[in-house]
Amino acid sequence: MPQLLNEKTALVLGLANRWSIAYSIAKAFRREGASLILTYQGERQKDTVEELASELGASRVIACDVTRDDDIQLLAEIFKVEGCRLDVVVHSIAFANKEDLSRPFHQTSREGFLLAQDISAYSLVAVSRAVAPAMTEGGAIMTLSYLGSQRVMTNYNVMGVAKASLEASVRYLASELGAHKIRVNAISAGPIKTASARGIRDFAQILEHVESTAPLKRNTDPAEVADTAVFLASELGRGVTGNIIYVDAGYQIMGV
Ligand code: 0WD
Repeated sequence: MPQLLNEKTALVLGLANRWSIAYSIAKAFRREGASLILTYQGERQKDTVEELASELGASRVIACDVTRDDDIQLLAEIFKVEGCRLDVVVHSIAFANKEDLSRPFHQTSREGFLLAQDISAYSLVAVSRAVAPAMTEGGAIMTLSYLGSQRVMTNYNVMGVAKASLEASVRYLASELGAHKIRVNAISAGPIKTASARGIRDFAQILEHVESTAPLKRNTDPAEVADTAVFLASELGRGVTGNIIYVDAGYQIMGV
C-alpha cells in the first residue's frame, strides 16, 4: 500500500504519554511515512515524551507550554531559522481546573474560565499564527474537540464552553488560512480513556452510556481518530476545511 504522508513533516502538540490521542496520531502519521516533530509541555513530561519520540523515530522534540508566548515564538523561530517546511499541525491540548469539572457550571470562577479558554482554545490561534509561515506549500492544521461543545454533558462544564470556542476558532482560521492553501479542521472524538479524561467525574459511566447508545454499540478507538487525522493530513482530505468531523461510533446522531 502506498504511504499517504510521504515527504510530509508533521508537528504534533499534546503528546503526554502512550495513552494520549496525540500518541496514536503520531504513530499513524509515522506509519504513513511522515517525518515527526513533537512538543511537550514541561519538565514533567520531558523524559516520557523523549522516550516515545525515539520509539516513533521523531526527528525533533521541542518544549512548548502554550500558556507561554515565548515558547510559541520559539517554535516559529525554529522553523524560520532552519528553513524547515511544515505540512501538518496537530493540536491535541486541553486543560481546565479539576474543581471546574465537578462543581456546577455556574460556580466557575473567572480565573478558571479564562484558563480553560487560554489553554484549550486560544492556543490553537496562537500556534496557527506562529507556524503558518512555515507551511509554505499549504497543508493541514487540526485540533481535537468533543460533543460537549454542542450539548450539555454532565461535568464537562467549562471545557464544553472552551470547545465551543475552539470549534468557532477552527472556522475563522479556516476562512483566513484557506488563501494560503492551509486547511483547518477539528476531529470531535468520542470519549476515550486518557489522562485528561480521568479528570472528568464519572467518566466510566459515560463510556458505558456511549457503548449502549451509539449506533456502532461500542466506544471510540484512538486508532480510528488517528486514521481520520491521516485522512485530513493527506491529499485525500484536500477538499475539507472548516469542518468538525465526528469520530464517535455515531453517538452524536442519537436522540431518545
Ligand atoms: O475522551 C477523550 N479523551 C477526548 C479527548 C474526547 C474528545 C476530545 N479530546 C481532546 C482533549 O480535550 C484534548 O484537546 O483530545 C485532546 C487530547 O486529549 P487526551 O489525549 O485525551 O489527553 P492527554 O493525553 O492528557 O493530553 C492532553 C495534553 C496534556 O496532558 P496532561 O495529562 O499532562 O494534562 O495537553 C497538554 C498536556 O500534554 N497540555 C499542554 N501542552 C502545552 N501547554 C498544556 C500547556 N499549557 N496543558 C495541557
